Amino acid sequence: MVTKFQKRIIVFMPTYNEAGNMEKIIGEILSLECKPDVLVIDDQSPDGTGQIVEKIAEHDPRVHFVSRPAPRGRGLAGRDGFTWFQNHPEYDELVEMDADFSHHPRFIPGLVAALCDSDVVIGSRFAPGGGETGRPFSRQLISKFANKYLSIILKTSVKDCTSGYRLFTQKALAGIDFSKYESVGPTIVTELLFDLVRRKRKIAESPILFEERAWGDSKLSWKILLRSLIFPLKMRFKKLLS
Ligand SMILES: Nc1nc2c(ncn2[C@@H]2O[C@H](COP(=O)(O)OP(=O)(O)O)[C@@H](O)[C@H]2O)c(=O)[nH]1
Ligand SMILES: [Mg+2]
Repeated sequence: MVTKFQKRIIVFMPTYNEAGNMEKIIGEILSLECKPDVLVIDDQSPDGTGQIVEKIAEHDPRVHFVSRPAPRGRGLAGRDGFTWFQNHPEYDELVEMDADFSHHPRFIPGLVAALCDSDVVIGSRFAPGGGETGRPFSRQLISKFANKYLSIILKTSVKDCTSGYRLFTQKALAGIDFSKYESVGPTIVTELLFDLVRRKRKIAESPILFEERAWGDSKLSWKILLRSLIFPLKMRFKKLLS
């Protein structure tokens, strides 16, 4: 039961081939004390992720399920999730996270508590107390380098610019037209961060321990990684030219 004064939180997960994670992760989110609801936006995963979540949603009004038509994309699903939140003002805050336990639900209360007077809280590997485990040293090094580079390009003091584990208030996303965004894939993370910095939203960071995914495969490839590094440069030049 959500009390009258408790904030209403929606936890949003974009999914593609996460069948083995869904029951457990949704269960853990629903059992948190801050009583969040869940929104899953799936791109017709061939492994049946959609059917699993649809079944849960049929029996539990706290779980919302959206199946997207083609074309698929992490960024396209992200844009739909943020727009869904804008169209549901009964929710005060949205938490976006991966559905693979690399973003563990146990950190959600920390994100909520860290909000204070900010508009956004980033679940951060590089905030004091944060970290990552289970990934090869080379991948960790790339993350560190990418984040230093992005903080310079995006002109922000945010330490974890590539984290897709974030909390937003309605105010944070107010006035943003996601249909004008360019990202089809994971560059949505930096495209939105760039926009929030430009709009002078207050951004806090809360430590998380990033763990290697529990089940299934990452959709991140070298090609996507390279695109993620070039994309912010393109945004910066576009801004300069306008
Ligand atoms: N709806 C949707 N979700 C996606 C797509 N690609 C990845 N995801 C989800 O986005 C989240 C992040 O993707 P993941 O493969 O974990 O990337 P990584 O964390 O960078 O390795 C996960 O919950 C994925 O299931 C997609 O094309 N469509
Ligand atoms: Mg992941």
